Amino acid sequence: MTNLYHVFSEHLKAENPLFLNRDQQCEATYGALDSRSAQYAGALLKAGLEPGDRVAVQIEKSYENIYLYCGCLRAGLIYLPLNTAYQASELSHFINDAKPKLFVIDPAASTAHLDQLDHQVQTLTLDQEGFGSLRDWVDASPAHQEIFPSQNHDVAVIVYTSGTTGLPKGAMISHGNLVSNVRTLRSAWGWTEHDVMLHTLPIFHVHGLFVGLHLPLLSNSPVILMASFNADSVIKALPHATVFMGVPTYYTRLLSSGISPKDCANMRLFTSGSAPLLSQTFTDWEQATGTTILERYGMTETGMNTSNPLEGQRKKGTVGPPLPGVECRAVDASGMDVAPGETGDLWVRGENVFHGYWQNAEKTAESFTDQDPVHGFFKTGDLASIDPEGYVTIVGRNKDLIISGGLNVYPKEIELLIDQLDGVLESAVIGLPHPDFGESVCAVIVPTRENDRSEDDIISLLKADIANFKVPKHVFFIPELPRNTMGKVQKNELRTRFSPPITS
Ligand code: MLC
Ligand code: AMP
Repeated sequence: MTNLYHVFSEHLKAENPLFLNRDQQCEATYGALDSRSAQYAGALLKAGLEPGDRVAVQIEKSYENIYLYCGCLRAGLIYLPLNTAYQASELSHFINDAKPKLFVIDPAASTAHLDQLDHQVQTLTLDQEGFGSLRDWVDASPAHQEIFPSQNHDVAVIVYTSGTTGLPKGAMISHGNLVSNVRTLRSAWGWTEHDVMLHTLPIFHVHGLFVGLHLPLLSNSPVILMASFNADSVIKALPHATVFMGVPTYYTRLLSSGISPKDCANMRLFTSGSAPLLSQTFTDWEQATGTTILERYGMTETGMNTSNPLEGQRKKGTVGPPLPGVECRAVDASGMDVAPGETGDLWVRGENVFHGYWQNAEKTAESFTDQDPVHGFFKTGDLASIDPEGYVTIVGRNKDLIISGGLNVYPKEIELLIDQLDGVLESAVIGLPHPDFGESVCAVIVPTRENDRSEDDIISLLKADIANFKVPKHVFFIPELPRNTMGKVQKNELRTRFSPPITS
């Protein structure tokens, strides 16, 4: 059987510390993970959930959140994490589409909007301290020790990811995908029981959930779990850790906070991903800390595809060669491999690649080169070149996507909302260079004649409706959008026009 939790538990050392606090004291062992997750599994099954049912989760990061995740895995339930920043209007699509049997929310969250949905879902609560109606139910339920015999292709997690058109799609990630990727990374990054992971990423995305957690769970190694990233807290905790993972913004913030070689003396590995690491940051980091960041490249749909080596050269500006078992191709418009060093569309294939989009055969078929995802290559939407030594460089994207502080924003979604506002004729949303977030979301608006909207109006209207990270940091007004002869908005022209980089 390939159940991911079964793989974690095969060599489980119950006495090993799992969660360490900042004073290096053990707050929970692997034995506690095993018994608490069995209790979560028991409670969920007692509530009537069956293998294959979806459990949507929009709660803060906590130990109990991780026990819940492992409880879902061991019961064969599909875990569906949601960004805590999403607002009511953004949630309805996920609930209507995935039709979860249970929605775990924060006790402070409003449930009013859930009554309006097509799909009626039961809710239970869990707060950041691990209390709420779900916890009460779990404490009163018998543990369920057996682990569901999931097979390679059985879906373990659905993560929603947007597209350039249409609504977000649920990427179905199987037990086999997760097992293969974590085993590959353990060997590529030399992870052992003695590593201590300083974990500050959110756990509603693949970076923090799969990469940041699965590696320790597979190795029975401890985790210092912080609710969110804060540069000063990280610098204080680093001497007790050996591995840290972050998006590029974490590294630029650590540099601004004066990180030094002394802070990193115990560190074995710093990894970066989810967005491009600027060459400048790579170099500044080496100079400031005496350590070299290992950059890797991944996606929700694929997990990790490439990584700079643990030993050997970590090439600045590249994301390293494909990981063992992963094939990467840079191809031209006809699907032929481009020459080494030339730019093409990046396609990937391997056991790490997901099984398609939830109930969306059409989008699944469009995204693969073959009807069968197992045999075909997945078209990443990224543009890349591969050098003669096999190192991949992500050159750009052929998808209209902005990555701000490691979070993805799809311009179309924001443009549709802006276009509905009074005083707006049309809009184009673009990413502009930003010193902290890498890219920032900016809106270019053509007002109606009777426009009386200001930048602040637009921003506050959007803030009422959508997650803050998607709200434009700046709004520009122009009389007309530049278009090519086909009528397509020339976003490159807008990006050039509204650069040089914005600094606030
Ligand atoms: C918060 N804000 C953001 C933002 N995060 N705005 C743009 N981009 C972001 N990423 C908003 C806040 O709501 C706030 O709005 C204002 O910006 C400033 O907030 P802040 O206090 O500076 O933000 P902070 O809470 O510190 O969060 C920033 C961050 C966080 C970078 C620490 O966003 C983060 O942890 N990002 C990591 C995302 C991640 O895990 N990605 C992995 C995806 S998986 P206001 O209006 O209140 O001022 C993936 C695959 C792979 O991509 O390969 O890994
Ligand atoms: P997500 O949909 O959140 O999984 O984001 C995946 C996208 O993040 C990829 O398609 C890339 O565009 C981008 N990405 C991830 N890692 C890197 C990296 N190291 N360098 C450049 N882009 C990256």
